[in-house]
Amino acid sequence: MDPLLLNVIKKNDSKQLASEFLSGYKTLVSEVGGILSQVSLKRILKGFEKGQPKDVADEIQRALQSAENARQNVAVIGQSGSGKSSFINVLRGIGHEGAGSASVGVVPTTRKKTPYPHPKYPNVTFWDLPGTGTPESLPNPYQEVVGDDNYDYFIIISSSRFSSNDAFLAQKIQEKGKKFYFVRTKVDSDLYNESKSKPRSFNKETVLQQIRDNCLINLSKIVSEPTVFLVSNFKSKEFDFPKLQETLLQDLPAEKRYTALLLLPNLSESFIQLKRATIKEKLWLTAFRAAILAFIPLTPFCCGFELSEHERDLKQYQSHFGLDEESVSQIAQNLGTSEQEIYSLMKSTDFNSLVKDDSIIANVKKCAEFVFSVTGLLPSSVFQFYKVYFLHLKFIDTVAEDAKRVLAKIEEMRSGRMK
Ligand SMILES: Nc1nc2c(ncn2[C@@H]2O[C@H](COP(=O)(O)OP(=O)(O)O)[C@@H](O)[C@H]2O)c(=O)[nH]1
Ligand SMILES: [Mg+2]
Repeated sequence: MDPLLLNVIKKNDSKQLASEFLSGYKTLVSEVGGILSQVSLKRILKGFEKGQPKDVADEIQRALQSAENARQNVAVIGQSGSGKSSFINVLRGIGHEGAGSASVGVVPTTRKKTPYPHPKYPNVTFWDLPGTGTPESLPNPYQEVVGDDNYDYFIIISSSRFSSNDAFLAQKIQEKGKKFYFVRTKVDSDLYNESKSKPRSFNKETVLQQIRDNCLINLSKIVSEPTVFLVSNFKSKEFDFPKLQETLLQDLPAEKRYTALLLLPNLSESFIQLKRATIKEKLWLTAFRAAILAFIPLTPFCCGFELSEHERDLKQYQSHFGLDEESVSQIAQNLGTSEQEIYSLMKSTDFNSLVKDDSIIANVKKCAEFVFSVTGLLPSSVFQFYKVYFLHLKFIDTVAEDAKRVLAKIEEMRSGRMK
């Protein structure tokens, strides 16, 4: 059991709880950066210092709600044909031909700036911005595109040698004081072409380095520490796509991190770990809040144990990790295999055995004994609280492990096909 949650129960003095909260929270979020903003953290600590646990609980509640409802607008901009729509489809975790996908084509297919809300998290919208350099593009695309202040950040997409158009966009976004990420797409076809044209001297790493250097040299004239991400929208688990996702997350303000993390696809094991850590952070904050409330006299503390509610929560975790029914069906379809084969890799489908897991019962017992030894009481609500907390930890870990096994299967089948 988390020592901090136990200390709340022991009703340690507020000052001590404040410093324990801060150090406990910092350790908890060291991987991703956390979902509490600096302002929220300060208010929480102040609540402790003033001996007002209700203020602490209210602030946690407010922060959790704003993390869940955070809005985000991501602008994807670049020349027509550079792979913007394909890139958006990867970030939204849907196939290029899936329902609601951004249409992809060899002839310009997006003539107006088009919003693509995420199918599962509609607060987050990717904007496919009109390609420049085609007759269909807007008369003044830069004004139309860069002039909008609502974007959280920009992604400049380029698929060939660094162009004056790329430089112009980077310059304009920089002048607006907005953040941009430079993404060089289609590196799979660069590698293929080079391997065909120079079969004897071809070296994959050298070609990638040349592409990277070409972009970096040009970008360094515009920004002081440029970064370039080399990606393939067809092979998103390779090259820099996973690193790009992690960078986007770490750069986001804390309160926007939670939703962003949930919606981005599982491109790597380390990304699944980040998801697991953040979902656990939310559970921990929820539990911490409940623990505080449980010990404020006269505060109603309800924590029932409705199996159907927990089954619904388990499904929600599966959805967060991209393992809901629709996603599993899509994965099976993409791999040309049966849904059954994907489900056979997942242990989280067996709700009943998770609920009866021995480790949960053992943990609950340990905590119950501790609470009784300290307070001489064990209200049933506190007992239920522990049951829920450990059950949900088990759910999160099980679904995260499922996601890793499914990811490994996808990679195994893809590499088998390429041989
Ligand atoms: N080889 C390769 N082709 C890509 C990649 N991204 C997009 N394409 C192809 O490039 C063409 C234009 O892509 P699209 O996403 O419609 O570009 P947009 O006009 O910028 O939205 C389509 O035929 C895509 O299939 C990539 O990373 N690698
Ligand atoms: Mg397009």
